[in-house]
Amino acid sequence: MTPASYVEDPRPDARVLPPRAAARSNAPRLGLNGQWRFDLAETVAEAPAGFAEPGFDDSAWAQLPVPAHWQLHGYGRPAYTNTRYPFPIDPPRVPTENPTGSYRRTVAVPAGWSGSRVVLRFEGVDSCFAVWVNGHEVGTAQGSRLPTEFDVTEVVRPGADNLVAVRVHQWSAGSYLEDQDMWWMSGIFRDVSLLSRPAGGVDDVFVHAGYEDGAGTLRVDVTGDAGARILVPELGVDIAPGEEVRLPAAQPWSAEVPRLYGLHVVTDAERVDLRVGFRTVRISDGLLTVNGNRVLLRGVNRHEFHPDRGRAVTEQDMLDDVLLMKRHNINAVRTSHYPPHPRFLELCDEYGLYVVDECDLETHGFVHVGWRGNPTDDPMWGDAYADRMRRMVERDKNHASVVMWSLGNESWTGRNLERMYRYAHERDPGRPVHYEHCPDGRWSDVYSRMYASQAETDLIGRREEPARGVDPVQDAARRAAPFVLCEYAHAMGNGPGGLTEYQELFETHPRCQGGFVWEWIDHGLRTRDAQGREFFGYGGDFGEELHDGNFVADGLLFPDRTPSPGLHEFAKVIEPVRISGTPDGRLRITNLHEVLDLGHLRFPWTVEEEGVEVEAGELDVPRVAAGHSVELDLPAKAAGDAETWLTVRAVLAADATWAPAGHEIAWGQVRLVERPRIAVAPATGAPALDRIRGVLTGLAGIAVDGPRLDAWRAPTDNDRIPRDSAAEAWRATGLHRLRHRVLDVRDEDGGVVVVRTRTAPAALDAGLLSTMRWTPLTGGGLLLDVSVRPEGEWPGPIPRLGLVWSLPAELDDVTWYGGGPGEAYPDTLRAARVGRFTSSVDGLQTPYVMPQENGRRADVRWAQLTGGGAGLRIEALPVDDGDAETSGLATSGLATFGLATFGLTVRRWTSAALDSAQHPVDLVPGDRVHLTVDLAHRGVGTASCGPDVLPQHELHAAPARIRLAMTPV
Ligand code: IPT
Repeated sequence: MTPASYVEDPRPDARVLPPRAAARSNAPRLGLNGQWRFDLAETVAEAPAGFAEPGFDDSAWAQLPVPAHWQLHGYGRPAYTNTRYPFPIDPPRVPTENPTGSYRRTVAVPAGWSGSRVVLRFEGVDSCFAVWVNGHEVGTAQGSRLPTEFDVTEVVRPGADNLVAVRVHQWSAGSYLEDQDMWWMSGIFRDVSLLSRPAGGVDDVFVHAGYEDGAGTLRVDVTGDAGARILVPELGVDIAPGEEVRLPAAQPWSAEVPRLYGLHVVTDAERVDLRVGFRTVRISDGLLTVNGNRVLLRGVNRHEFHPDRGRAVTEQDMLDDVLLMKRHNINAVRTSHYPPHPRFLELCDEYGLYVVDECDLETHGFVHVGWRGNPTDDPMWGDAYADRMRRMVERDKNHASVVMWSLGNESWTGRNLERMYRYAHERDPGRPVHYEHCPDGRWSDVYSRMYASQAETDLIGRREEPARGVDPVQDAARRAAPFVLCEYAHAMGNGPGGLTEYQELFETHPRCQGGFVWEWIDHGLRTRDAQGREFFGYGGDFGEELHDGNFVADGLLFPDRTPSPGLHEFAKVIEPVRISGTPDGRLRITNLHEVLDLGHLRFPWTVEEEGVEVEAGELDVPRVAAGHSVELDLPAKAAGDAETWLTVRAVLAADATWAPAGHEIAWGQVRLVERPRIAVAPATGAPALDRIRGVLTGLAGIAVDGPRLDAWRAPTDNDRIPRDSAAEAWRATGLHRLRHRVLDVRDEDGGVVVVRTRTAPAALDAGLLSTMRWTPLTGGGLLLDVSVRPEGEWPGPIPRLGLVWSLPAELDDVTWYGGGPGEAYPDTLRAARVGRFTSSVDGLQTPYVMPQENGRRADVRWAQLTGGGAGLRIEALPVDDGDAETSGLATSGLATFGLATFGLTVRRWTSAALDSAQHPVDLVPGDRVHLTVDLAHRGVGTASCGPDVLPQHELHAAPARIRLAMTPV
């Protein structure tokens, strides 16, 4: 064995202590977080010799904080790959160039610790490490996101300063098991502590707290002092280890009502404090249940991430995540793809989130060699797999929030999974086991899939999906199991589109028990360009030779935890209360909670005429039980003749732990008065037109340039990423370089000018014929009637049909009446409510980590741009049925047509600039504002990883018509 052979040895070091539950104890503890002396060598061999000796002189070394990743403190650089190993596949060997960090610090151990066992505990070190205390090697470990404890009693000197030296290697055999889709970042990135373990103390605790037939059940197994007592003061419990009690007074724990009880395990020498929840997780009759109730997982996949700290997250970061989840109606988390910091699970217990706790395992990179050599089926790695599962289960077994164990992610299949699966079941019969990537579902108690389309999910919901695997018995077992989408709705860039269609299936088929959106947060690392401008970096921004670009930025939160439009959409789609109008003019309120009745909510309502509130009140809603609904009379009647909407919101009646009273959890709108026809008065005069280019040049003194027909959008990640992507086809067609030929400019009576244009890309014989009829209006305005007709054979779908103008940059204030406040596309429309909204132009932009189409407001009736003393209003007018030779087009995918609404986009740069930008800092405002009025727009889908735009949200070149009144304001 070479000195560093443990680095390439997958077998767990026998010197590591058996894993045990994370618990709070009154036994003495010293935190070893803080500044450590640090040195980074390029190879294992070059790490400073003798560094673990107390006499070693480290005074010239720099300091590095613990916990942290060294790459985020100026040592080496972060690197991102999705599935590919950034080193040759040569298991269990790793490159000679293996960055190796040497850490040193001293700790004053109190004299009073003598006579007790002393344990050195690491919560997480990436990826492999060796530890010395006072120059004595105490052990080595792998398993980056798993705890490790060493018994250092023999080498520690109470009453003196003790030297702790740790050598950490970036690469190890363990790296083959840790190929998660995230940054490769190393170091001691979770807490380190030194524990005094009293004789006669509590070494481990396993709480079995269930809820059956209306009562709590409790049994607590204790390792350590046999005379321990278990106390739950609130319930008057005082029992011995192993004793089982039934507790009729106990209230159940659920994500909605996360009732916890303080539990203490007490011996003469130690007291361990836990907070426990009574709940029973069971799969019965093919459904996943908690306390007998079918659960609907409104979940997200959460990586640990902070844009400055990486995976070294703080308690505040964890709390921010939990609160943001709760405030967006999320009730479940899959800890993709490793056990989180233990504090996160305490927060899930406390605030109420169902957790699928996933083991630190992914061997995805072997897919690139046809899974040849995959550790999952290689006995050499069996102990490593079993060890990882054991360390997770033992650490996290007492959390009410953990409702399932997950073996890991994307590791194909093999005998080592069986060891993990069996360990979990034998040790903890109280939780089902999840694993997605086994073809026949053998190592999973639920049927789990990722990115199954809505159509396939529907089949699965009916239990009519095609067979999987070759074993009919196994297939029947899988088909009888509840269905969970462990990943769906890839939230990369603009999107995810299609959430509504999934949610309908989850609410229709009992078997479809929801899932986990991929993923919670963009992993963009805060960095600066050469000019010092700050941005969030992704793969390739740190000089990696192999990387997967911005695929690391695919979350519902931006890297700084600002919610993206996707999160607002998700929160709306999964709202646990649904408020809607009925066909006979009443209001229906449906309670989709699992256990809560509606008593905790208030239902304020408003009536708005063209977005202006005219009446408000509060609805008296009965305490409808979970799973039931009620119909009520509308609280208000229509009065005026403007378009009028009733909005009813469900808000928290009292402060919750996770949000203040008044926090909105759901809303619905009912239209009380249809939009009236708008009368316009023609006038004499002539529009200011460039008759050569066929565009307007001015309106009431405002320098206007446009409109030009557009069929392009700056491709979204979903447009761009898949093989044979939509964006590739659009580029091949030339949609990004359309040319305009003015056919003729004709004057008609009353100052009317008709411009006919043919818009088409070079090298194609298909085009779009447009007729723009300009009619002067009184007050200096213009009526623009546009009809578009495709000509020739269009090779495929198009992203948009829009009218583009450029306007003076001073027009910076935007007010609109229509969908808002956030961006919305045809398959992400749910979070947009009808109202009147205002924003600056900058405020309309969505800062996707990789710039792409964004910021569109949907269903806009009118918009007004003002600034610098000038203003322009654009209003869509219903087209008279009589003269709409194109009527009936609503079925052609041009959904906005019949509604007299448009999609609104206003930016300080063009779509071309947006397309070529790599980071938001590349977008430089020009001296014009670019306005796009969409007649029609394609959905966004989730094709970056998952189903593309659904057929009903696809857009094909088809006739379209819009009539716009453009008036000065
Ligand atoms: C899936 C992975 O499980 C997840 O970690 C992430 O990489 C996601 O894809 C994409 O962002 S695996 C994929 C092959 C479906």
